[in-house]
Amino acid sequence: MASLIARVTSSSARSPLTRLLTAPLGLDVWEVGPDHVVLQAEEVQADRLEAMGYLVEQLQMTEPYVSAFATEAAAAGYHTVATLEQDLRRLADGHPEIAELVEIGRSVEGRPLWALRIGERRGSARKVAFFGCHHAREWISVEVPYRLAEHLLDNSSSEPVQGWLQQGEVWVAPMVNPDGHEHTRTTDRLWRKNRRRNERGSIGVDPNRNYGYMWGTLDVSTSSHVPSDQTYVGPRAFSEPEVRAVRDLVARQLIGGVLSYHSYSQLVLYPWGYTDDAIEDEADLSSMRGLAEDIQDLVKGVHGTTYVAQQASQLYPTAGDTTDWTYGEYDVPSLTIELRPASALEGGFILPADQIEPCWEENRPAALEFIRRVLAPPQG
Ligand code: 0X9
Ligand code: ZN
Repeated sequence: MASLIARVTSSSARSPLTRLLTAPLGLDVWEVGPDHVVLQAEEVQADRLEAMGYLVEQLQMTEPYVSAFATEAAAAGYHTVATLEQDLRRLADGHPEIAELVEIGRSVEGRPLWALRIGERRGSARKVAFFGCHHAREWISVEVPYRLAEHLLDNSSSEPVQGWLQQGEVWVAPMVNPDGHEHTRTTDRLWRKNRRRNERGSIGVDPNRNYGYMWGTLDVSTSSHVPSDQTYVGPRAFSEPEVRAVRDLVARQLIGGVLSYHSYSQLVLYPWGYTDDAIEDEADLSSMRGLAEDIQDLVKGVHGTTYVAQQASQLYPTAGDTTDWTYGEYDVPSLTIELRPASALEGGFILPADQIEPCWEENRPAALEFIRRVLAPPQG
């Protein structure tokens, strides 16, 4: 079956774009703008959207898109499951007094899930966590947290990092979904989910729909109960070992703030994702929105790149994502950053390797600010 990447707009009030996102159509939504959606769909699905009254403009067939962007040169700069483990081990071995490589769980296929604990004292009171690669195809989301870990260790004897690491701990897990990542490298570059064998033959649960806050409360394209869909929520909350590993780390360590990296679209998303309602607590809302807006400014200050701060549900509705759970369950600062690029035309999920470094550079001050805020001693 041939699939394509399409830009969909609304041609009539009868078929508004919001309906496209709030109906259970099983679409793989890549990008949402004020008046368009970019998605990947089978040709029959695209025909169906046209029949429903949408304008469907083919940007490219999926296969030539992948061949054009997913070159060997494009892959060369990125970690694989194996090289990430080597590099994390090297970082830990090079800084034994301050860093420790911890296996926080195992994936569906039995791969270790690695987190680097960075800090002078095990069991410090203040802890912050960074996660990458819930979604297999979002390779840049491995590289930013990995480089953050490297940066913290390289700068562990100078301020402000030294002070932070004396008082607190930074946990970095750059690849939460190694099975999916391996699958994108060997078989299907656009694979998103984990590699769970579902009942009735389909494969994969979306790890970013499997967390236990408001889990399963939506049934839409972007948060689906159909096992073969890209955003399948799973049979129950925390059914997936990758997600349980994150849950157990956050719960056991009493993590005080969580930043989860994804791609693409250049956004800084704060809760809620499951509802259009704003966070009810005024103080929480203004601190979370304020932090997202500060991050937007910090990113822009580096290379002038625009990342837009917004409530997650404004992108599209999802139930059971990581940061709804960490905020909903633990009331801690929780953000999702969608990294480069801005659009499918710039590669979408297949970001050219020469973009890794500038993407990290523009995210460095933001990540450090997140650490500073979470680890800062309480006022008053
Ligand atoms: O769909 C997701 O899980 C995230 N986007 S991605 O393209 N990386 O898959 C966004 C999660 C943020 N939550 C909401 N948009 N509700
Ligand atoms: Zn993602």
